[in-house]
Amino acid sequence: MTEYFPRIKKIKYEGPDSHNPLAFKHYNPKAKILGKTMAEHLRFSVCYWHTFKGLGADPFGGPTMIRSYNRSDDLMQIAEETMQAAFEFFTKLGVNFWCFHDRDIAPEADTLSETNKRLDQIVKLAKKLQRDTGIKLLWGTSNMFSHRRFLAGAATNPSPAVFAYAASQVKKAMEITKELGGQGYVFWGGREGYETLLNTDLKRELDHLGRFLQMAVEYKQKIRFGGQLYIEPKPKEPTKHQYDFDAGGCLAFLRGYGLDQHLKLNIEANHATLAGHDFIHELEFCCAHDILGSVDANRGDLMLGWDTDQFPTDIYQTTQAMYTILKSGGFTTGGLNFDAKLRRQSIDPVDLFHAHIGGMDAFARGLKNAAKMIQDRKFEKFIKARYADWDQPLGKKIENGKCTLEELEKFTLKNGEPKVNSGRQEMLENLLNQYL
Ligand code: XUL
Ligand code: CO
Repeated sequence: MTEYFPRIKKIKYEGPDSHNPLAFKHYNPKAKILGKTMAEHLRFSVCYWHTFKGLGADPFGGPTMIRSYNRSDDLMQIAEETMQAAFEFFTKLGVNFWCFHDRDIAPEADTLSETNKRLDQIVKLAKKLQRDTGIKLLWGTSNMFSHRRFLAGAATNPSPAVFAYAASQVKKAMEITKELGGQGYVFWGGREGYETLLNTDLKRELDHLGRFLQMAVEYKQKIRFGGQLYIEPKPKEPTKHQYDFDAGGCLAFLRGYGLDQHLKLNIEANHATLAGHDFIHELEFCCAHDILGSVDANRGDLMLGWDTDQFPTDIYQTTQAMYTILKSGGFTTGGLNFDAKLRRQSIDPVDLFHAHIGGMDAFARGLKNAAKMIQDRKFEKFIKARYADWDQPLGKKIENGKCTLEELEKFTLKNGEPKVNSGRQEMLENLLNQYL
């Protein structure tokens, strides 16, 4: 069988003192932390689109990366060879999951039925490779943003015929995700947004998006697809305003269309920062509302301010992210999917390994640090103490909804000026640094 990464052997854990760039220094999949292995906590996944279909193109220039699995003149042969290369990569890297868009794994043909046949052919191969390697599908999704027909969106397109095309695509993508035992299915808005309100009926577009997702929920139930549905917030790019702006906007939207029991959120670090939020803010917001489903683990470049989709390296971020994730009970169906791409100059196949090893080690260190923070309970105790008055009679009465404005006025008239306390931010920042 052809080897696509012939010079690279299975990546091993060698510990923090190793100088081998092709070894894990922190990710030890079998090591137990807080009762689960690191692999079970982190549930790493490789994304197909950037890792195997992204070849370094940017708005100013074409591909820079040459890959041995991308040479044929026959598009379906490329699709098959890429799938083989992908499973070789997953196995050598030692991840347990992968993710894909329908159009990443099989090229679109001239008609929908021909396209679906191509998908079936590739899904057969993916299913075999999953069986041979034990690697599972974290989630599937559909690309409803690259083709020209989707220039004005998919579910929010002014044309119902485009809406119908997108619906057909989701139907098929959900079927193949089920066929591959996918643990989830993601809806990312693609071009669901607007460039100008001068040509947009915003209310009607939102209603259509709501109905689209309701139909997807109905179909999921009909075919008994057991995976979790997710919606992935992003505020802008490619459109000026994307309807799934941030976690708060998504939750309000889901509630408005009766979808909040059916979809959780897939939070992407770089999308959070584009929305003007910390990655941790988005995670914490989801945990607070019990809607955290999965994570697209990457980072942006704050100097650039666009969706650069870089591999995560910042331990300060990964520690806080894992602290929030552990606090909320950890992943169930979701995981950490590297929705990240190599820089345009990182042209060698080995760079794919460096990138993922770095991302996995960054999150493994984050996990180890966060586990210590959970065990020490210092942050937990500080926050509990800060709100302790809410467990006293006045606080309890307000929280239980048994208090009126008149009663609170009476209390204030009697008790006078309230005592205020330091928030101790600097002390807590110093404390956090002690775990890094
Ligand atoms: C786009 C993005 C997507 C979704 C899946 O910014 O993050 O790749 O994760 O469609
Ligand atoms: Co993403």
